[in-house]
Amino acid sequence: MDSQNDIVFRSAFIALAGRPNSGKSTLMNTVLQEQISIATSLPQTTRRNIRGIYTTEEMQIVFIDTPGIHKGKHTLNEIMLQEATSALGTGTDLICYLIDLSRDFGKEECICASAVSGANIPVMLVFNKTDLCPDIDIKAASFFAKFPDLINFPQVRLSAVDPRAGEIFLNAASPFIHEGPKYFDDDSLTDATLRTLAAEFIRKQIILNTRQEVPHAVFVEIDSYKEEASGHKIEASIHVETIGQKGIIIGSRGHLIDKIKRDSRRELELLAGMRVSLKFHVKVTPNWRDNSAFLRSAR
Ligand SMILES: Nc1nc2c(ncn2[C@@H]2O[C@H](COP(=O)(O)OP(=O)(O)OP(=O)(O)O)[C@@H](O)[C@H]2O)c(=O)[nH]1
Ligand SMILES: [Mg+2]
Repeated sequence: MDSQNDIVFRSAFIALAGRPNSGKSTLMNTVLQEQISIATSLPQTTRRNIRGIYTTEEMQIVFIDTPGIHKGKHTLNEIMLQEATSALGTGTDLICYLIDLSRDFGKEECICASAVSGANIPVMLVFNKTDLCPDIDIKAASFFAKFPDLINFPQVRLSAVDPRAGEIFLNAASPFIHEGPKYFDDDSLTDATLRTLAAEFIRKQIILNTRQEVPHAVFVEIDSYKEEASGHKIEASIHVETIGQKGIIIGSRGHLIDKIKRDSRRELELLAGMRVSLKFHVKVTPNWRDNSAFLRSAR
C-alpha cells in the first residue's frame, strides 16, 4: 500500500481569546510566520474576527483571532464582544485562552475566565509574555488562586514575540487536532479579502503614528479597491469623530497623513506583491462608535 495513503489528515478551528493586548494576534502571526492580523501595543486593536490558516502536509489549523474580551461604553465595544464570543461556540474545536503574565488579573480577566470556562468546548490556557514575567510559577499560581475552576485545564507557557513560540504552540495544540478535512487551499493564509486587509493595514499605521484617543476614534473604510495590471489602486475614507482629530491625523502641512500613506503603501505593496497607489479622504463622522447603522454598513 502507498504509505501516503496511511496519513490521516487532521484539522481544527482554533479560537484565540483573551483580554485586549494579551497577544492573540501576535501569536497567530508567529505561528503563520506572516503578518495577517494587525498587532500593536494599543488595547482593542483587533475589532473583528480575522481568520488565519496554517497548513502542512498532515494538518490544517484555521485560527480565529478575536477582539479582546472587554466591556466598553460604545456600541462598537458591544459588537466587538459579540464578535469575540461568537467564536467560542459551535464550529470551534479548541479555545486558546491567552493570559498576559505581565499584567495583574482584574475585572477583564474575570469576564474572560467565565466566558471561556462556560463555553462547552475544550480550552487550553496559553500563558503568554513569559519574557516579561520574573516568576512564571508564582504568577500562574496567582491566576489559579483567582480562577480555581481552570486549574485542570491543559496549559502552555510561551512568549508570542519569540519565533520559537510557533513550535511550542503547535506541540501543545496537537492533541486537539483530530482527523478532519482540509477546509482551505494549501496556499490560503486567510479568508479575509484584500479590501479588509487593506483597511486593517492602514488602521495599523494610523495607530502607530498617533496616540491617546485618536487610534480608538479611527475607522478605515475602503471606498474602492481596483486590481489593475499596473498595480492596485485603493481609495480609503479615514473616519474620525472630531475636527481636532482630523487636524491631528493630517498634521502640519499634511506631514502626518503623508507619512501614514507612505508607511501603509510599503506594507500594502508587500501584501499585494505589486505597486499600490493610495488616496485618503479624512472625514469627520461624529459618534460613529455609537452609530449602529454606520457600524453595520461600513463593515
Ligand atoms: N514582550 C512581549 N510582548 C508581547 C508578547 N506577545 C504580544 N506582545 C505585545 O503585546 C502587544 C499586544 O499584542 P497583540 O497581539 O496586538 O494583542 P491582542 O491580544 O491581539 O490585542 P487586541 O487585539 O487588542 O485584543 C503588542 O505590542 C505585542 O508586540 C510577548 O510574548 N512578549
Ligand atoms: Mg488582536
